[in-house]
Amino acid sequence: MGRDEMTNLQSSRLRTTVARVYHNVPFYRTKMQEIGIEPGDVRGIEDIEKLPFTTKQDLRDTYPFGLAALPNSEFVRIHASSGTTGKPTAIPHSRKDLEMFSECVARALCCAGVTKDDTVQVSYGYGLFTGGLGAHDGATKLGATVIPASGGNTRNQITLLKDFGSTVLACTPSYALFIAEAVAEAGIDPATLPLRIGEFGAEPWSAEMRAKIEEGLGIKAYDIYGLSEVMGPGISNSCVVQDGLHIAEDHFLPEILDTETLKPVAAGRQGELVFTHLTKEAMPLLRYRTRDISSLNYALCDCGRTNVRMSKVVGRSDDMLIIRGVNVFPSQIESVLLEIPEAKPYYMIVVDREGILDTLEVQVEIDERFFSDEIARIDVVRGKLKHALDNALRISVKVTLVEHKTIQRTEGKAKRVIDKRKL
Ligand code: DLL
Repeated sequence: MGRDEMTNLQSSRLRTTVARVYHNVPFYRTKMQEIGIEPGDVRGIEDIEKLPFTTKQDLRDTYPFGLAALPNSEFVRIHASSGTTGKPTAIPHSRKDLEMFSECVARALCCAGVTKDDTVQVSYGYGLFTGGLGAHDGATKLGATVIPASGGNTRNQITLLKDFGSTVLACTPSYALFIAEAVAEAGIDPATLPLRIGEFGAEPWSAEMRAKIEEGLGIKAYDIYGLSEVMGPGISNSCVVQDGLHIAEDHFLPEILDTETLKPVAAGRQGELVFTHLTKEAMPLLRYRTRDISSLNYALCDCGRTNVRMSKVVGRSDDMLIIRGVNVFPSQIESVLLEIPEAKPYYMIVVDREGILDTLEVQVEIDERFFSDEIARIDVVRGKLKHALDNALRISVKVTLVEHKTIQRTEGKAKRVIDKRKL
């Protein structure tokens, strides 16, 4: 679809959505009245800035279904967010919403080259988390064979990969890494597995991590993005060009805003990703602030898709660490570590405060081939890592080398930061 045609479609869907929430959701009617706008003031997507924002806190304040635009009897499924703090958020879906969800995931899989001839092992958790059921319904819609493995029981995951001949693995990148490690430990040559594609998402991961997983499993790894409040996986997906993730922008209108001013950033610049629903029925959200940091690229992609691409998410604005005034994203640390052959992709970031000074410690596992009893050799490796991290982050980092399997493996989203300053 050409840009003009897409803009017209988005504008028409935006008008419908704004009218629906104004008439059906008291929260939005009040907010719009406070700002002094009516549905007729939004003529197209160029008027998006007139509309109010929605935050996770708004969903919590109206928990569970205060923002719904349909009666509960129209809900056919409810998901909930996996928030680590505070009350969860509940996200109802109508039948049409679930059709849209599976359509978007099917498109996302297709973007990565998955076809109906593939066998998709869904190793995201099934349940309130949208990863399992979302990937499951999308792969079913595509006509692929689905193996609903869910997360966990890693040895059995490998049995399924072998016995059922899975060609696609869908799970978090950290779990993919764990599976790759288990494949190696089982003495299996990844080249002997039929696996060819990975659909990994639900947490930030670096390009260097992608390379490690591709090597460990003998596959091409793709990035699938989404969040429960807006839908789940499949809001965007990387394509064979591997330069950004194509957004299903006929359903989700994206904006990138300056995190301080909440005004649009210059084209191509990084900022907070904000989505407005264009077709959602049960709980359409206006300008939902994801807190994810990304950028948008409207240039045409070599894969032929015309929809806008978002860059890989570098992190969340609320995961950004401010160490002695310097902004640090865990993904930056990951990129540096994985470029050094002695380091393994398992690390933990520990932030603390000594007196008035913040300290940043990176604990990292060292490849067994390099682990040595000779203190001098270990010191060389530590020095190399410290030098690279200090340079990249522009602050002094303490590097602690730890033995193989010291850092906990995960079957879902990895936890890589311990910030003791808040305790
Ligand atoms: O993680 C949905 C999902 C499931 C996406 C499976 C992809 C695959 P939530 O649990 O609500 O939903 O978490 C959403 O996870 O705001 C991002 O911070 C992060 N996230 C999701 N996908 C990616 C990705 C699911 N590909 C939050 N890259 C989002 C980086 C991601 N971060």
